[in-house]
Amino acid sequence: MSRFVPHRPRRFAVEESLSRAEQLYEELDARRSVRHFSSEPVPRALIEAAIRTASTAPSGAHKQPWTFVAISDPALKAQIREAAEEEERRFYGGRAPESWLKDLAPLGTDWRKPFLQTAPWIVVVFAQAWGLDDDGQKAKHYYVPESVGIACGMFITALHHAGLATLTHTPSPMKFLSQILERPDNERPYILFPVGFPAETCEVPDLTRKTLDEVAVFR
Ligand code: IYR
Repeated sequence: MSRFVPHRPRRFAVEESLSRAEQLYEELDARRSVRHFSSEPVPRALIEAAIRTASTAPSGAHKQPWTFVAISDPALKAQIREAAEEEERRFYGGRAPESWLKDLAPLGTDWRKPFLQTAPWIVVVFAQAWGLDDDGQKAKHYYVPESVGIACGMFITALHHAGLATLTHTPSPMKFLSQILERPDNERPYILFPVGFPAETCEVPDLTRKTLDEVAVFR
């Protein structure tokens, strides 16, 4: 049976709330998706902390239907790069419609994914379509894509807050990740994050973000 405990989160004066909100906005507005990583090592403790933060995400019926697989083994990273590039070669070589490739042009991406080897970590997030209870019976999971998506957003935020860079990478199809990482039947690859520090020569596309008016309606 469920037990309830008191919850009294910190309250701030309005002025302080506004200042904190603005500060977080400034911090997150400075985040960019990075495709050029330094090979400088990143302590495992930083990855662990970001995963713990991600795992505080709300989830359907609190099932926390996610598995974060953190990879630093160079041989495994090489294997993932090779398999991803094979899929991406097909994607850029004809599978993607012209209109999609045109939308991607400003990002300067192509089939080559050297960052999968250069970045000191690759974190692959798997969505658990169902769980397994103590007797090994299937247990239902709810709102899995929503839950895992929220956890991934919090993971990105945690990495950025710690001064690390990442990229939401979704080689398509991603089935090869289940095989290489030997994941069980109930887990589906959801997103792959290379994680590290940006290369010293790192550049990102000169993008602008939509204004508040373009993304919000108040009534
Ligand atoms: N998965 C490919 C293509 C790609 C698709 C989208 I939508 C992007 O925002 C970026 C890339 C790749 O990683 O290159």
